[in-house]
Amino acid sequence: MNTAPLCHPAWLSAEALPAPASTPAANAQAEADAFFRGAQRRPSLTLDASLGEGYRIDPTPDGWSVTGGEAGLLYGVHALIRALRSKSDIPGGLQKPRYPLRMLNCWDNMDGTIERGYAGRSLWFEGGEFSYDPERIRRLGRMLASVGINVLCVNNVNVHAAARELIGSRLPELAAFADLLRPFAVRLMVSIDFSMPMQEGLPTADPLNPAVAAWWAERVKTVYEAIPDFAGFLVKADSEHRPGPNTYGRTHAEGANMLARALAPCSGVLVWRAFVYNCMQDWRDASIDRPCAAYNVYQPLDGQFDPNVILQVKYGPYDFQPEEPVSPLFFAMPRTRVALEVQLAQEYTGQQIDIFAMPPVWRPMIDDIGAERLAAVAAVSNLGRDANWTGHPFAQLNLYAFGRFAWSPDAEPERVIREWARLTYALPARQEDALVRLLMESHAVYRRYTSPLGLCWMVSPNHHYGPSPYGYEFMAWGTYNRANRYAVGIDRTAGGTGYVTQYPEALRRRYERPETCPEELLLFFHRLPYGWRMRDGRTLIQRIYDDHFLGAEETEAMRRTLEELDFPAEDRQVILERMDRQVEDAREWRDVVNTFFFRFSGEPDADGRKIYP
Ligand code: GCW
Repeated sequence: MNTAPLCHPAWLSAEALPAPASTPAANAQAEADAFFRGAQRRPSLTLDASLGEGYRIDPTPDGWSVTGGEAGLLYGVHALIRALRSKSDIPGGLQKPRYPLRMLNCWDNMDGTIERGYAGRSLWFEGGEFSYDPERIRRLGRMLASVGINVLCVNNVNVHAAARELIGSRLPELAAFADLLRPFAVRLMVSIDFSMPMQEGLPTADPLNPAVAAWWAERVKTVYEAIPDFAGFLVKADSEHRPGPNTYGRTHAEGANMLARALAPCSGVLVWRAFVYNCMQDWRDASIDRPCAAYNVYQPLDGQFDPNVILQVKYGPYDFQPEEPVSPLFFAMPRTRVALEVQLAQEYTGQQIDIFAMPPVWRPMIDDIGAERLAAVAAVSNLGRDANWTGHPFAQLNLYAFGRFAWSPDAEPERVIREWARLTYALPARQEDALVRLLMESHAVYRRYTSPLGLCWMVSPNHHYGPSPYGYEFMAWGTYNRANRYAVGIDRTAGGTGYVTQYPEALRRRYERPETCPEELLLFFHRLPYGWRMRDGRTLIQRIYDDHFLGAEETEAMRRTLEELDFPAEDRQVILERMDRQVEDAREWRDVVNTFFFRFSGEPDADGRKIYP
């Protein structure tokens, strides 16, 4: 049994825990009863099933009337409470989520570990089976519902043997878990292993083999008999050694459609990840460029996917690096339903030790893509069994903000951060301003002291924490900076690897010349000598040094700010302890990266600061 301590209530009011209820609408009433107990102005709730996930809140003489569909009522009550608690405007008019699927992908393994998890062990798996405290799962459901997240994929996309049983012998356990989350309007999804029919006796998993298709159709039927509102499957195929249709000479469209046709009669969706590249690359072969891979595989398949297939694309062409341009695949698939995948788990962004608030990163990303190009959104979860859910209490912000952006992709980063800060800490105004500023800047600080100007992958290959400028260089992963005595970076222009030609005209023009390329992405797109003149006249090498000195200093300033703020005692301790580690981390990055480039370039720092530690 997973006996986690009951926990910090995140951004929700701990004083107003609702009584357990059996449906989202009943939950909405319970939530309202708990929060408005004894209050003069109260909401009255009206169910209008036709509104689905939508709701409207109107003022009445003695409070508010909240009208919504089954899930909409719950979202409406949370919106009302959120507005009152954060002293912001109550949303007017009909409110509806922009995307029907707002998915959390949990990389939880059935042994209780979480791949790239930084907040302790799984909240629901342990020892090869489901094992959880139902009360904590209800609190999880409440948290997710409060920001409108409506799909939870329970297991890792790297499906290990035991997890295959989730849609086999463990289906009753999966169904019981679904029952717990249903009152919060959260539906389950499962990651499946493409070769599963073979583990159960079929000689092949070829998607065009009728026996394989029949096997999946039968299996899907069983799943829906147990869980009628099951959301569908998530698949990582032909990626990092996972099985997939390529083994049988079939395309990803053929593979995805076979599964989608099994799910279609039950209204399920098939989410197919586009994270496909050659992870066995010969580093000496400079003609292969990993960021080109996904476009090359999928662009020719546009228009071939069934309507209930969603292609889930990581925001950048590499892999959740702290600074990447947006993936060109978003523009290349107009006849395919595409989902954006972001990673709340801070694998490459400080592992929930260093602070990295994501909303300011998402805003330009969504603007570049165009919210209307997306059919759904997904995030890799940052949750775990730690008492505060996310290891670093500030990492909760990223989950909160994901829900808010998934509901309304034109959300303003600063507004969302302020809302979360106020709901979570209720600090005096000046302290709140300081916290909001610190969070708004945190991604830029992190980017300054880690890999320079969009280079990516200077992280330690072991755990992806801490610097290692050459750590990935002579490896098979396709992740190189090619730094030498004269220059650094990869030429991805038309004359180089050609990556930039995968973009539509406007973005291509933005990136293709170093003179116009955003400087934060300069070394992603271009190979440049250390003496290259930046727009402010500094040399490239000097800019690298300056950023690293500045980034490390900024972490010290962050520490001083945090010390001044009145956090609750248990949070304060965690926040300051982790901030100390971040300060150390930033110094190490500064010294390692600066030394690396000093050795190659031989250029001293113009301000005479010490580089060689
Ligand atoms: O970045 C890589 C991670 C893997 C992960 C993979 C993916 C689940 O290091 O741990 O595997 O991405 O997104 O599939």
